[in-house]
Amino acid sequence: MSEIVSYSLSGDIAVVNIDSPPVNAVDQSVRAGLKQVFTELRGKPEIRAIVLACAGRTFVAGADIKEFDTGIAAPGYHEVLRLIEDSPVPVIAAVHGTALGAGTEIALSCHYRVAHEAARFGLPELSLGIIPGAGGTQRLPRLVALEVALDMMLSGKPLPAAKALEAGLVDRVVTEAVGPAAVAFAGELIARGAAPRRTRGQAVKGGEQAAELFAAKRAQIARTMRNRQSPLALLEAVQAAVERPFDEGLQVESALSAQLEQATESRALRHLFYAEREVRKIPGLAADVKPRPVTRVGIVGAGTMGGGIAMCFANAGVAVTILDTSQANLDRGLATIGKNYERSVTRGSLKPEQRDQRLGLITPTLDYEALGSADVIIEAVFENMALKKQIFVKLDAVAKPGAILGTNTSTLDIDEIAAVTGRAQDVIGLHFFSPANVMQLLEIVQCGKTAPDVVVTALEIARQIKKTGVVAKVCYGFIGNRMMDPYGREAERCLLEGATPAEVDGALEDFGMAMGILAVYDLAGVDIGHLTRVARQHLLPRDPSFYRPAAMLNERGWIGQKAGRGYYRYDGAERKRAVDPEVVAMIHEEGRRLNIPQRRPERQEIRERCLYAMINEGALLLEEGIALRASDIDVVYTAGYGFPRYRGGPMFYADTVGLKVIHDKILEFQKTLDPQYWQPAPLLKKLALAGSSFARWQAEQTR
Ligand code: 3H9
Repeated sequence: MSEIVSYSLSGDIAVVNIDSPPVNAVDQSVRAGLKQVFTELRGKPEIRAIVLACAGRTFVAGADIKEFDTGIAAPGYHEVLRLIEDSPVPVIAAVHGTALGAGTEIALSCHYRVAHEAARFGLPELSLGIIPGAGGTQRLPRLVALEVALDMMLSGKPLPAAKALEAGLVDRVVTEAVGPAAVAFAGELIARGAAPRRTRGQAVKGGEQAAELFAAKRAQIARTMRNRQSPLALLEAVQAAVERPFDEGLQVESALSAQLEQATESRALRHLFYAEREVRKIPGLAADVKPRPVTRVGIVGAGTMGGGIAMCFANAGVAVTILDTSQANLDRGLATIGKNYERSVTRGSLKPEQRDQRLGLITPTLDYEALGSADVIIEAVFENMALKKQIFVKLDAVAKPGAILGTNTSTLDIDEIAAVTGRAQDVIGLHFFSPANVMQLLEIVQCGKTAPDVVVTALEIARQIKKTGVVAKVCYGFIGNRMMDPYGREAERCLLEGATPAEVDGALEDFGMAMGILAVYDLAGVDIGHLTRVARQHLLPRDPSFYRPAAMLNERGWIGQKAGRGYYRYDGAERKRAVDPEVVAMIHEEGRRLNIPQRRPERQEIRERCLYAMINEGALLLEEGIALRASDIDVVYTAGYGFPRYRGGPMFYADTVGLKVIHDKILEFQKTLDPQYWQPAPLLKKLALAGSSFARWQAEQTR
């Protein structure tokens, strides 16, 4: 018996145990172990039932994702799962934790399923750009209604045990330890002489409505999963389950899986899976650096940002004191928080008692002294250096020794802010994204003097409030906003050359950005970026066309959705964005006035200019050490800036295009466009000429 898969006997019941920490992911050794044990048990006629359970915190959480890079070694999934399903005696899966992907598929190949009440079953393969490839597309619709099966696989959302019971996926839900409960269940099966109940032998449930269902799902995919290949492949595989015998369906699933595993979509999504875990590892930090304890948090500023940040902590059960300069501001801030929670209660995602408990954790104050007991204080006032410095002087006076002082600035020099305190080692940037209680990203900005344990605490805070923390160093805009600058610059310049806002945003949205950049400016407020540029005017290019459309909109008070117009008009109750001919004409006229050639760039050019400018800036960030890894930039952009996950983030995308292609295009733009903006970053040039990639460069750096 292998150490990873073993069995013990409980009378005439064999209890097979998978023990492959941390999450019992299935790799070759687990498959080989299962094959060996189930083959051995076949030769034991005294065994009358088999329980399949897992050690540690969870049932199998999926196929080992690393194996998709190397190829799946024998024995394959189908062989092993068929062996389990073919067992002559009943096999009962005992599920605790999260059965995900191949975990759920293993449970489906068992004859019965007993689940702990906190267990969940999910098939999240689409989030990795693949489909359930161990028979899931064929077996699931044989156990639960076709619609439920499709929803589970398309959404990737795990089904809680109680729902799984209702749906027919689970036979019994228990509150006690699931292993012994499954043994008891097996005993009952033996007592009543129950035979194996093979999933593959059952008919698909709800197949009569298949045609309408598939049509509806196809429409849903076209709407919400644009440019994706795996959701359509999923439908094809499930359609085969409906229309063909099990074994043929399985072949369809296999063929589609093999194609998808090699495709860019899956490689991109797998890249992000690793990248999102890699961000927690900070090179050069000693392994024994421990986070500081965080049980009380202070927030300065009860505006949209401060309120959203307060909610993040209250949601995680952490007490928050929130300070503002007037009672009216505090009242307004708390009312907004209350409204946000109320909306969740109405939607049914929050219980009234949870709302009360969370609101109870938020204490308003006008007095800086009240922040004295906080372990972390986060300043979240508007973007103004003088104001932030004043606040940090006050925080330095009241904060207890060792308290972490965070600033939610999105662009400012945090070293300068830290310098007004007597404790620069405790100062760090904690850049949340609006709405802070919703957005996934937390950019953690390490200043010149920030102590290592403060960085570790910030990463721990991100984990605590369920965000993805990415560490950056200080520069204008850090990772995210610094790369936005050239991206937006090109979008604006394309407008002056005769493209319309709808064409620019359309090009970016077709690529897969959640929202075009101009629509984003309208949402965030065109004034925000404009004011930052005014404050940094002495550092910006002396180019009258630089962000000129934004300046013109500002001059007219057309600052976006909050004004009812910006790059677009937002009329009516729905405030849907609509073309504004006046704005289009105004910008085009300005382009002509500035003698900008009216080339009216096409979609592809718009996309290349915006994205390649962004990627080039990313290469500079890597060289300057502002971003620790190319993959960190990808996490920032997919978690915080609406970059399509299925393209892996800007740097991964660059590798898929080829750095040489991008480099050559930049040189072409140098000739045809304004040359001051089109200098290939030295790193990009070096890698392009060497035929290398950001991924290879990153691997070499960490070797
Ligand atoms: C699949 O099953 C395909 C099938 O249809 C078969 C096709 C033929 N593989 O997230 P955590 C590692 S597709 C490899 O920090 P948590 C992870 O890298 C798969 N490694 O913990 C990390 O390592 P490290 C479908 C994995 O408690 C450590 O485990 N399954 C895998 O926050 C801890 O992970 C999924 O998509 C894996 N499958 O969350 C599930 N899973 O410490 C993906 C985890 O070195 N996994 N690791 O950084 C998850 O969603 C979460 O990890 C889970 C635990 C909820 C399980």
